[in-house]
Amino acid sequence: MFEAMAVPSTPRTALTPQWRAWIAENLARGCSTESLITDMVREGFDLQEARHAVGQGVPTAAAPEGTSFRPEPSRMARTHRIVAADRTVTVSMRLERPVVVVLDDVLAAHECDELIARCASRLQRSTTVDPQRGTHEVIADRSSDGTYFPLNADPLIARLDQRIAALMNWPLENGEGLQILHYRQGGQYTPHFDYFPPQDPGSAQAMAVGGQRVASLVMYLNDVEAGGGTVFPELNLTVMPRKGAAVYFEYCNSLGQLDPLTLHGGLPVLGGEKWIATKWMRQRRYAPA
Ligand code: PD2
Ligand code: ZN
Repeated sequence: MFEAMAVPSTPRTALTPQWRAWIAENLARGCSTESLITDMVREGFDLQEARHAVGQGVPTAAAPEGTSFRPEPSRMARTHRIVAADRTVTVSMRLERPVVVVLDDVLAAHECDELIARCASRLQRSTTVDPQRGTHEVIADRSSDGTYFPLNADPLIARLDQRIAALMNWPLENGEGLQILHYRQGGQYTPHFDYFPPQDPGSAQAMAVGGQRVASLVMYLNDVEAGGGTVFPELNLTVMPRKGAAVYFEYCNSLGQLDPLTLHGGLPVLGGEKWIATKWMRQRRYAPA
């Protein structure tokens, strides 16, 4: 059995993203659950809390092939308001299975405007991961232009990355860079999964760094005149875009099982234009070469 790495130096009253990451990394390294629980109790955790945290874990062990998705408690806080680093976010709707949460006030109006202004000159036609080859391809199903900001690219992006990680309750370094998308009138993103379907040969390459995606946060940067909602066809649910609001959804549990109920798309923009910012979180640290 392996000896656990040094414990995180963050405050330990709560199961912070740093603690979750520590549990995941040590389980992946082959440490026994007992050794992790012992370390956590020594660091001040209640025994039951430590057992639950290690048992529930974070994406680590693989579930047996073909087993169906086993729902787990949402990683996002269950309160009406969530203090996410520098901003208090309001929850306006929550669905338990799959976990879908609609949030207000994730971004201030001036932050939305600033993100849009910064992107105007750097947009490129959006791509998706080719299911066979894992390469990024332009496809008709995703008629938008986009760009992205590497983690902590500048003070504004660093502040938003921290806020989003706190809100999603997942380590900042597991996040892909913030992606900004612009849809013109008629633009849409047909229903898809944000996770990489395991049966697609290209998924292995997409997951080589950071593993599977576990959750998404789609933030709306403007009010759309007509159309442009984010639709969940399996749930008969459409979230209307409103400036500063967001929709959060989870689809990968601690066993690495994936929730097909999170199929979703961006409906055609029928009037005006639509701007969004998307954050995808991975199982592990995401550091592309
Ligand atoms: O634009 C949207 O509402 C939307 C819908 C589905 C965005 C994404 N997916 C995405 O960025 O993955
Ligand atoms: Zn999506």
